[in-house]
Amino acid sequence: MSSRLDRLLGARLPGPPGAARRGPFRDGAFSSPLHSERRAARVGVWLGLAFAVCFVTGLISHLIQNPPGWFVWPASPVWLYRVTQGVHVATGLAAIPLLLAKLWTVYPKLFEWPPAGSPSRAVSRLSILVLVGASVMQLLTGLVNISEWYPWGFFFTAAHYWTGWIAIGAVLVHVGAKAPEIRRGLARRGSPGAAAGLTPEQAHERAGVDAAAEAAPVSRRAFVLATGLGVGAVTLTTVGQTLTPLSPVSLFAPREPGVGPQGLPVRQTARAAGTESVGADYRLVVDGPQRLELTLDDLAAFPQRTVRLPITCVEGWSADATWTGVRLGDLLEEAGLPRETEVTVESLQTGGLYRVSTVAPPHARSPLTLLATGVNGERLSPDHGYPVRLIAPNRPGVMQTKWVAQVTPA
Ligand SMILES: Nc1nc2c(c(=O)[nH]1)N[C@H]1C(S)=C(S)[C@@H](COP(=O)(O)O)O[C@H]1N2
Ligand SMILES: [Mo]
Repeated sequence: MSSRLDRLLGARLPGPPGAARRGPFRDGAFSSPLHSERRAARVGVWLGLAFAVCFVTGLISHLIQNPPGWFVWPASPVWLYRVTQGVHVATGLAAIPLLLAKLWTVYPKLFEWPPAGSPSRAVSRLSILVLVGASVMQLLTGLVNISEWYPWGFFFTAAHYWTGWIAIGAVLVHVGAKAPEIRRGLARRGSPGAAAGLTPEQAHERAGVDAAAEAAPVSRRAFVLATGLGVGAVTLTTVGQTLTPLSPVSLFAPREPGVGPQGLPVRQTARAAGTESVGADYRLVVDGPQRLELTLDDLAAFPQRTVRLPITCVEGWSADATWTGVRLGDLLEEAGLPRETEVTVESLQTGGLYRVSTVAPPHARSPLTLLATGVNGERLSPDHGYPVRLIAPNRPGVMQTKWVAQVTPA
């Protein structure tokens, strides 16, 4: 494709004046092995893996929250979403040091001279601009979001989703366009290993320098070690938000399992949601052929169940708790709703993104799905959803609606 484009547009662009080839622009300005094709390819493999896993787990989370007709997410195993979302956040964070390392290996190309020797080079460099832009944007906004800072409001989820597609598309284009370099870079030692972007003649000329530099072990090892330590440190200090033994070192995790009212973190407080005062006139409405309007006493007359289930926030933290309440399925049955009914659970909250959630049949009829009134042996605190909250297995936190007022067939 590149040669056809070049032929169409007239092959080579004019070269720069010799006087401009100074400093980083001069030939051979970057001879360190850290900028070799080999280094770039190897870091690229790890970065690509992190991106791929992060993308797939992100897509899973998106599909659960916006299910198309063909998508069915099961209610068991109860820990599955906890794992996929934990992996999503962990790989996204691990990608940050990997991306920095990758940019370090390739930044000398910024000084490539001439900036674009041919039209196809110009296109290829533009595609890298998209790749770097989307990757940096994706990782940074993700990081800011899990740090409990929401400068965007509603926009984040949609932006994160579409930037994810752009980034992964740009990765595929990049891998396709760089296939020869990647193959050379990953080949066993002794390959030319020349810095990319050189003509074959230049590469040949410099091969000796490059091979010698690549053979110098100290800086190469230090680089691999530093990158590895970066990834390890970020991972260790993050997974503490879901693995309790590591929570003392969870620096990047704003919430820790076990820390918060009733031994559980809080995502949005009752005060912020405007649901602090619930009066004696509270009724839980379950709409159906036999519409139910239940006081808290009515609710207490139903069989009470206890389940152990985690809250798993999309932001990566998760915490186990013991919930007590009435099975959602029991209430749906009492209201005369058929087993295959999908329902909408609505909060007392009047605004906010998470005031409503949809419960598909696998979850609606799961014996583990409760409209809970208690947690960890106490009555629900206002922050955890008093008087009634939804708790269902294998579901993102955003769909565990607090302060439930109404259940309606969807
Ligand atoms: N009505 C309502 N329910 C909600 C939310 C909300 O903002 N409003 N936040 C959700 C989110 S994002 C999470 S992670 C869980 C957290 O529950 P917790 O605050 O009890 O830990 O509640 C969910 N339920
Ligand atoms: Mo959440």
